[in-house]
Amino acid sequence: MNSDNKKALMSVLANEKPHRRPLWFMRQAGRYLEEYRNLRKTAGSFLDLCYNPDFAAEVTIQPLRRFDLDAAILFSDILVVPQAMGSELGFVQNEGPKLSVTRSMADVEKLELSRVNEFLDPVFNTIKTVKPELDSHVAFIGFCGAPWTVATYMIEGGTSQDRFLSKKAAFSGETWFDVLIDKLIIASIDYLEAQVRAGVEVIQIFDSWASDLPDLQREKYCYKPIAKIVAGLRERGVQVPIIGFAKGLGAGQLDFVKAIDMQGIGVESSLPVNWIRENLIDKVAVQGNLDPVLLDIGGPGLKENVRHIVSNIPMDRHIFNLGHGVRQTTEVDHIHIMVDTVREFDGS
Ligand code: 1CP
Repeated sequence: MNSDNKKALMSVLANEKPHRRPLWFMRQAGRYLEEYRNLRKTAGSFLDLCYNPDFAAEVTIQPLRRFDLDAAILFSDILVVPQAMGSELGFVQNEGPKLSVTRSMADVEKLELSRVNEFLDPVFNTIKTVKPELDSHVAFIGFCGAPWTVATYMIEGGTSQDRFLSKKAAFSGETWFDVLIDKLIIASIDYLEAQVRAGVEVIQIFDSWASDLPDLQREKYCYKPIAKIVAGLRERGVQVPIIGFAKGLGAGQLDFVKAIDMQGIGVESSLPVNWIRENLIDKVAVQGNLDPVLLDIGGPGLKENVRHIVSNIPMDRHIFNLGHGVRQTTEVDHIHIMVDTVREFDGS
């Protein structure tokens, strides 16, 4: 490790040559780590962990003690934003998030924008606690959920198999749905601006359910809301690089890149690396896209797939990552194998 390593991620996002391929992975802090599970028990609930700046800072740093990574990602959740607007939020063991439902104009009108950053002050304190603890080589990533993805949780009241009610509201052009999206755009700009002021150096916007939207709806509910968040941040003088992760768009990733001025995009595991090289890397830095199942099961397929990715995407346009978050059952040894294989290939 050396003090130039942080430059790797920033260089790739600035379209400059890095001295090594930057590497981090989504959900790198979490339940696959024993030290996370222990601290989670001490904290009580998942939200107690998120809102205690000392605990959340510790969890943010935990994976960096084990692995030679180039970035830390703030430990929090995309659903703290609706909670900050007044939705009730809880996480039920083995069931995931539960939110009070938002399904009408009256529900949307109740959501308050004025209290968002005050409510989320502990998150900014987490950022301030983490920052001086990070080695000089590690970049610090902040994040929020994209309006479509966050709205699906608010409308369904939690995780849903098919997000039918959300699609119904969007596809039939409900006015309350458009107002909800607009409120989420404003809340996201306020929240991300404050994260940057507190110390994050890169932003990632997670649109995990972007693939729910057919071609004609993508423009309105995926690209435009994210573009407005990016534009809103730039208007307020926020300069940090932005990575958009609109999972599952396939060939639509090209439209996503053309629609929004982002420095990086995260791509799902099903996107062929040859297609990525031929279509995307001349336009934007690409982050991804190892299948988290390959990382979970290990074996020869792990190294083979890591090598397939790194040998096809040049390191000056690539941030090595997964196509989605690390699975809870993943063995720590497999992560060492992934990291070592990337480093060996690049000779770094
Ligand atoms: O029980 C536990 O300990 C909670 C598990 C957990 C964790 C570790 C949840 C609940 N959220 C998180 C942290 C988290 N979530 C981070 C932290 C930083 C990191 O290490 O990456 C981030 C960036 C998120 C983002 C997030 N939360 C997304 C977008 C990314 C993705 O995974 O698609 C989504 C959709 C959520 C909602 C969420 N939070 C947690 C659960 C179980 C869910 C639902 C997921 C689903 O519906 O499938």
